[in-house]
Amino acid sequence: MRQIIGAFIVMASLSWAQTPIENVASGCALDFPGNAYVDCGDIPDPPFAGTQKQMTIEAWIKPENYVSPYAPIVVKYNTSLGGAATFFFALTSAGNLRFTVYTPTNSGLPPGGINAVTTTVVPLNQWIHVTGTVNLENQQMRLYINGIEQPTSLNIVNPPPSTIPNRIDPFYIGRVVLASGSGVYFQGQIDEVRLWNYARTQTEIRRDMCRRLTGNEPGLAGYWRLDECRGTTAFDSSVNGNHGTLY
Ligand SMILES: [Ca+2]
Ligand SMILES: [Ca+2]
Repeated sequence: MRQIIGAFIVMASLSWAQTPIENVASGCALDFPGNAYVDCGDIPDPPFAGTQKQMTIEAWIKPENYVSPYAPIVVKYNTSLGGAATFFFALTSAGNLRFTVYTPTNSGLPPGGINAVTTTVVPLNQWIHVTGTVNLENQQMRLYINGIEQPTSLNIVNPPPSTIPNRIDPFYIGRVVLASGSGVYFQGQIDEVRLWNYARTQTEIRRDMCRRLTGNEPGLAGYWRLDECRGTTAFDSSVNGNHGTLY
């Protein structure tokens, strides 16, 4: 967390930033300096109750750098916690969009999973809407950039998950923790994070990506508007109320 600038030592931290209204119809976003994140805890509700076969994760992002080995957008993944990993939604070091859902195990690293990576690249320094959907009934993953489905390479490592796992890992915005315990962080801005307990269609994604939700839409499992503009809480406006803490 500590950066030395000149003679001063400052604690770089997550801060609130103004977003252009035309992008997300919302007033603030979070500015990730490269070592900060939001922790929403181990969300107990579907799609993370171990019963769901589908989910959707979406966000507006403005990446300022590609990060090696990847820039985490939203994950439920902390493999320093006994190998726990649920899902991973990130940019690769080359800027491709990646979505992975892991196979649940009791210990050790996840042995299997389903993983899709776009062959297209998310550009830097622009507000871009990104979505990942998964349907484990037919092992299908779809990735969307600005509401348009992208060509992907799909990789299934056996055994693939039969349901979205119920693990002990925390739901993070902007951070992933590797088995070694070291964190990797998003660099740039993130806004309007939405979690659904079903695989949304391109029509649904395009209809809602530029407008504010009420919070009680059917299947909406988490909704972090990131409009607080101050303080250290990121409120979940969905019925589940899994509020996040800024670190
Ligand atoms: Ca859990
Ligand atoms: Ca916002």
